[in-house]
Amino acid sequence: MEITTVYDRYFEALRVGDRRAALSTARDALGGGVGIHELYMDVFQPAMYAVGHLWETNQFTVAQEHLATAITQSVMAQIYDSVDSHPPIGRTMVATCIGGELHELGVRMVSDFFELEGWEVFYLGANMPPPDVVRMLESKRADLLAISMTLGGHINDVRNLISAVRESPATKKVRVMVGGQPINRSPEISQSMGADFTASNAREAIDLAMKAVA
Ligand code: B12
Repeated sequence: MEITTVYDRYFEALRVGDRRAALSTARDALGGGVGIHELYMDVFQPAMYAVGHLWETNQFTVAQEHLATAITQSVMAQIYDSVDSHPPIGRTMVATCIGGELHELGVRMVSDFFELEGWEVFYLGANMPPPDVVRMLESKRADLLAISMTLGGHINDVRNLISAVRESPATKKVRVMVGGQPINRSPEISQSMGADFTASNAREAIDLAMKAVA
């Protein structure tokens, strides 16, 4: 099945708020030879960006945007289990959003990609207090922390979390990877926040992380 056809069908399902149609589109695509990585990167992500554009230009209500987000989260969760993962590779990642950051779909995608490659992933989702993240890194003996930031106003929160990770003797060697749309626009922010590296999307993140924790 052509990926553009999958996108059109999926986006239409989001537009009309039809969860079943969205799910069957994703399942048909997987059955028709589209890979899960392609589905995430070339269908779900651009469809959510398009939802954002419609909301920003008053063509979508907040309710339509919330519904589209809920549908995409549900579809991701349902198709994920049907895909084979790589056997465990002995690497562990904790993934989180920061401070008041509620945008969690991007870091969910990153987490799923890592799990598919055999990483053990502890996905904490949105709105995490730094001390809890540090404790989780310690208790899981994590190799890598993934921090997601969608709103540029959260730069200081990310910086503070990274400082807290570096200050704790038990976690100071954990590699820190940051990502999200403001960082994609200005990748140099990642260094100013004290991160080890950044990646512009879930696919690129895997390649860079494998090198960073090798
Ligand atoms: C869904 C959504 C919401 C939902 C989020 C629900 C949830 N459970 O996630 C809700 C309703 C909560 C929300 C709220 C708000 N939102 Co909003 N939202 C969106 C929307 C439509 C989709 C986000 C999404 O899922 N994108 C798809 C994912 C897959 O893409 P991604 O996040 O970019 O992730 C990829 C990469 O960036 C990267 N990446 C991401 N994180 C990480 C981390 C690491 C470590 C790495 C390596 C890579 C990486 O890899 C990911 C996968 O490839 C976007 C539109 C958009 N352009 O994204 C607006 C958008 C982000 N929101 C916006 C705004 C303004 C808001 C609000 C301020 C609105 C308001 N007035 O209340 C609030 C702020 C809430 C908060 N405090 O966080 C603006 C931001 C504008 C800006 N430049 O700052 C956007 C762009 C909409 C717009 N066009 O105006 N939002």
